[in-house]
Amino acid sequence: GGRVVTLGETMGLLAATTVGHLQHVPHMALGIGGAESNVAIALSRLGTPVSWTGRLGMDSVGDRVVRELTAEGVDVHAVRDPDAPTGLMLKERLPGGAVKVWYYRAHGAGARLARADVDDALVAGAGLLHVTGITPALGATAAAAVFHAVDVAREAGVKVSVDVNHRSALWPPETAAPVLRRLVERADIVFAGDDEAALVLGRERADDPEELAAALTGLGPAGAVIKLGAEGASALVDGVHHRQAAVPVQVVDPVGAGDAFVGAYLSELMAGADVKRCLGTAALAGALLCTVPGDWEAMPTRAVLDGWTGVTDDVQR
Ligand code: KDG
Repeated sequence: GGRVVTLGETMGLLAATTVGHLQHVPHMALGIGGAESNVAIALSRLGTPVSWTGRLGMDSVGDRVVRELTAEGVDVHAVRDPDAPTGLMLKERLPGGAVKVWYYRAHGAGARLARADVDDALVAGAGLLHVTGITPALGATAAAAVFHAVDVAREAGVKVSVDVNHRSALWPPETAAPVLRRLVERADIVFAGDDEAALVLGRERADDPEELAAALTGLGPAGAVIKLGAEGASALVDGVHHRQAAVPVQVVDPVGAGDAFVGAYLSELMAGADVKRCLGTAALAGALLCTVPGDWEAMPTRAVLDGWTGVTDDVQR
């Protein structure tokens, strides 16, 4: 058991309500999004106590982030920054089904996260610290905050989870690779897409996922989980390989699926489940997340997971 502590940037999310290019789409729906807070919501919905730390502007969108996360049962440690607005993210639904994300975050409060914003006692008292490769991409102070939190956790014997989450819009691969690698080297468990694993490992191509997982554990972590989207996942934990199939669903919006996967995996891990169960729950949560627009709204609760009987087009009366 124990509490999961995470930190990162959460933004206002403006999502087009209809398919089309933003030059024509007339309406956007306001919500929030952020990889680490998405994971926090997943954990909370599955009953795992979780804290999120981040920096927000002193604006209404920042209030919205606090309100949503609090409503989801996340313990919110928000530093309100008077000198920068809460960042924004726009989601465009392209004809053909692809989703395109535009960031307006470079000068936002979240990117100004700093080492002093990290509550050392909270981290040292946690059961697990979860961080992602997005935060170090935001700027020097945010990177320092992440590595500081990781150091505090390691010194206190708190396990560290890292989702590589490479965001190519935020930094070029040659800048990202060594930083992401440093993060992975400090992790107990690492989650990565196969392309992200290849980036961390300095490889041209993502080849065999089992081999990628093995190479990642070679950097330090006892566990490596390669997220393969519609192909499921491949994991190597404590020297044992595991393969997980994806759960087939009708994909409406895949953004956030990786976070649902990680949150569900970590929730099971904190509950003491074995790897097979961690992966099974993760795959189902990731699949369900894709069935609804929004980065976190479709995160399943325990009741939803337990009641899952597969895809159906029945009418329920
Ligand atoms: O994984 C989904 C996140 O990427 C999204 O919610 C926003 O944190 C975000 C980012 O940097 O893209």
